Order: sequence, then C-alpha cells, then structure tokens
Amino acid sequence: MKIALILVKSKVYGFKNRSIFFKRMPDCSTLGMLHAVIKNSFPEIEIELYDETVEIVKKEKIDADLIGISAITPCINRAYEYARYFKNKGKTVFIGGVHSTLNPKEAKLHCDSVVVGLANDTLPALIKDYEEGKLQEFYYQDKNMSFENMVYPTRNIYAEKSFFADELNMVQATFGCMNMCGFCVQPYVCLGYHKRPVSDVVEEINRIKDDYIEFYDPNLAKDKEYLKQLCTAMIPLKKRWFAPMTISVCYDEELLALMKKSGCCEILIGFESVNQDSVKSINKKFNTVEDYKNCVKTLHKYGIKVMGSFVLGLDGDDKNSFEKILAFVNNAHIDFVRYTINTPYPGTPYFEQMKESGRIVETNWDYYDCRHCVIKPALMSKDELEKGYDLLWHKTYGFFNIIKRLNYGQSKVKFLKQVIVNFVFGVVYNSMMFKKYY
Ligand code: B12
Ligand code: SF4
Repeated sequence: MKIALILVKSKVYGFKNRSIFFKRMPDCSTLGMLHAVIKNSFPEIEIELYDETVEIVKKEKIDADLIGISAITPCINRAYEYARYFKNKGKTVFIGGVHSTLNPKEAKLHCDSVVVGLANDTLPALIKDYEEGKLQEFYYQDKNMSFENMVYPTRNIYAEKSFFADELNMVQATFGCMNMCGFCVQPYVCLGYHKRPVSDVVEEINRIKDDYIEFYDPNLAKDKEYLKQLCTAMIPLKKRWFAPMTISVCYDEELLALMKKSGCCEILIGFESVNQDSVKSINKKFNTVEDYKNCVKTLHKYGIKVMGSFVLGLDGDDKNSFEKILAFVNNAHIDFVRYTINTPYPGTPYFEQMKESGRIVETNWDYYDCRHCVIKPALMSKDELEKGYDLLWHKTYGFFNIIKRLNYGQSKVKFLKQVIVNFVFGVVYNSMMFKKYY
C-alpha cells in the first residue's frame, strides 16, 4: 500500500511564496511526525511526502491508495480543493490538522475521513480500518492518549526537498494550554494540557544533531516546576534553545537562571497589547502592562532575548494604538517583534461570540492568516486596522527604529549582529508580506 501525505500552503500568505530564501526552508514538523507515526506501526507501507511550502507539488503525478492532507485554517480551502481533486480520481482522502480538528463536520464534506486532534494513535487506527475495508468518517483523539514514549518525528525528510539539508530541529514537550486566552485555539486542539516525561524529551533532544533546538510548545512555561526539571536535565546536553512562553516566567528568577544555564537564548512572549483593557478583553489575566518593561529588563539581565508578539485590533485598541505599541517596543528594547491582527478562529467560542454579535465580516478562511481583518473592530474601521498593521511592521523594522530598539547596552558585536538580523528580516518580511496579489 502507498500513502501520500500533503502539507498545503495558503493562497494568501506571501512570505513563503515570494522569498527565494524562505521558500525552501521547512518550518513545521507535521509531515515528519506523521511519517514517523505511520512507520512506527506499519514499517512496510510506502509513504510519499509533499510539502507545498517548500516545493511545487504536481498533483497529477501523485498516485497513492490513501491521500492524507494537513492544513491550518488559512490553508484549508486549498486542502479541500486537493481533496475534491483526489476524490474525483477515486482515491480515499483524509484530512487532519488544527482547522479540521476545530471544524470536523465542515472538513468531512470534502473528504472520506477526518482525524480530529493529535494523530499519534488515530492515524494507525485509520490505516488499519482502511485495510480492513471499514474506514470511519471521524477519528477522535482518545482522552486517555498516552504522552509517554511518543515517537520522534522523522527528521531527515527534507534532505532532498530543501536547500537546507539539515534535519528538523523542532521538539514539543507539552501539548495544549488551558490559560483560555480569548483568541487562542490551544485550549481546544488536543483535549487539554499534556506533558511528556522529561526523560523522554531529553532523550529526543539528545539525538538531534543540531545544537539549536526550537520548542514548538504553545507555552512551555505553563507548569513552572516541569520547566525547571526540563532545564536541569538539559544542562549537560549543551544545546541552545528557543521556546514560546508567557510573561509569568519573568517573576521567577530561579527559573530564569536555570533556563539560561540550560541554553535558553530567546523566548517568545505574547504581550498582545499595551492597553490593559485590550488585554482584559482577551482574558489574558497574567499580563500586567505596567510590568512589561521591567520583565524585558529582567530577561536581558539573564542574557535571554525577547521576541515580543502583539495582537492588533483588540477591543480596547483605536487608531492611536499603533504608535503607542511602536513607542513601547522601542523603549522596552524588545529584540524581535511580530504583529498579528486579531483573528477569531472558526470552531472556537471566541468565533461564536463574534458571530452572535454580528462582528464577523469575512468567512473566506483564506483570509484567516492574522494579517487580514476578518471582524468589525470595536474602535476603528477594518481598513484603519489593516493599514495600521502594515505601517507598524514597516516602521518597526525601519533602520532608525531598529537602532533605537536594540540600543540597550549590549556589547557592540551583539548589537551589530542584532541590527543586521533585524534589518534583513525587516526587508525580506516587508517586501514579501505586503504585496497584494490575491
Ligand atoms: C510551525 C508553525 C507554523 C509554521 C508553518 C505551519 C504550517 N502548517 O503551515 C509557520 C511559521 C509558517 C506558521 C505560520 C502561521 N501560523 Co502557525 N504554527 C506553527 C506551530 C508553532 C507548530 C506546528 C507544528 O509543526 N507542530 C508539530 C506537529 C507535529 O503537530 P501538528 O502540526 O499539530 O500535527 C499534529 C496534529 O495536528 C495532527 N495533524 C496535523 N496535520 C495532519 C494531517 C493528517 C492527514 C493527519 C491524519 C493528522 C494531522 O497530527 C499531528 C501529530 O499529532 C503551531 C503551534 C503548535 N504548537 O501547534 C502554530 C499554529 C499551527 N499556527 C497558527 C497560526 C494562526 C499561524 C498564522 C496564521 C499566524 C501566525 N502565527 O503567524 C500563520 C499562517 C501561515 C499560513 N500558511 O497562512 C495556529 C493555527 C490556528 C488555526 N486555526 O489553524 C497555531 C495552532 C498556533 C496557535 N495560534 O495556537 N505557523
Ligand atoms: S497562554 Fe498562550 S498558548 Fe496559552 S491560551 Fe494563552 S495565548 Fe494560548
């Protein structure tokens, strides 16, 4: 039997489509994980992998018994197009990933079977059922799914597809996050919050050749004691690492010292807004705006860089908010900044609330890429929000703002390196993201 797995790109997201450099760079471990999950149970099955974000996929040439498609919300319409194409050719098609997990009934309209949640146990079950001729319409992650001894993603799957023949360096120690921030999908994608045993994670990291590790956890600091144990166990590995977490880590200096010692060099923090009302509107209780600047200072004291993430167009934001955020990121010396437009994802309570109050203005999922406004913002127009977002990216990565933002007493070499990285990112990102071509 042969299975083809396809990761589809989005129609709108320009970053990958246009950049010669980023075009060939794999940026998720989904296919590697699905490959490993199948091989673990069915070593004899032939698997073909197609990742549209790094290669041109000629669907006419794909010939397999089973076709599996992975998509997040902004890519799902393309996944449906592929599904219909293969179904018309008489193939059996199944879809998985975040969007179909949140909206299984919608996904089922386009394919034979939908995998809801993490696929570690359900994908082997689906294949077995297919072989026995009793494929089901839905495969749901079991609420008692074990997070011990999980398979590791097959790390060399991009060896021939990418300019960067390196192995995938992503790891996930924890799954889900129950902080219930309004806009976030994490409370709903994998039946709660789960931790792998620290020893399993460390063993996996130890086998990665790269000395730089990216954690793909939604919030690695959800359980601080767990993170302390993980950091302690990682010290002998001598790796450098990056992870997303919340501002709450800044209040625990024992943890910060351990993070640094274990190789943490940068963390992503969702500041989301510099307006406390906006923060409150998304239920992010632990974010206290007046502490932000000090928190960044504390992280810098431990030599940890900060990637600050902001959500624009929250309910307390008006058209003056953009300048306030720019002033804040410069004054607080945030090393790297990213902005997204507030996007309620279909299948979440936040989306339903917005829908009930008549604020959803766009239901083409292609535009749910966090850079288009799909709702009626509370205190400005859709147009003002989209223009403000574009301009804020441009200004933040303008040369003088980069200098201002990064000038916080780091060594000249580090400063120069950071300026160059920020500047190159700014040029590439701004030129890729803001060309209208849809
Ligand atoms: C890497 C990543 C990216 C990469 C590429 C993602 C991609 N698939 O194209 C980049 C950096 C480009 C990216 C960009 C964006 N991302 Co992103 N990203 C992630 C991240 C951090 C990790 C994904 C990953 O590799 N996980 C590891 C693998 C092994 O897990 P997995 O993909 O979930 O797969 C498992 C299951 O979902 C399932 N599964 C998945 N696919 C399939 C397919 C089949 C056939 C089957 C059977 C099962 C199955 O089985 C797998 C194993 O259990 C997640 C956060 C997270 N931790 O999940 C967000 C996440 C996927 N991104 C998200 C968002 C919102 C975006 C952006 C819109 C905005 C942004 N943040 O910049 C853009 C849009 C890009 C676009 N194409 O339009 C959301 C998705 C929301 C949604 N409703 O779809 C997430 C969940 C983050 C969040 N907000 O919580 N992202
Ligand atoms: S802390 Fe982060 S991952 Fe957790 S619910 Fe909030 S936004 Fe989502």
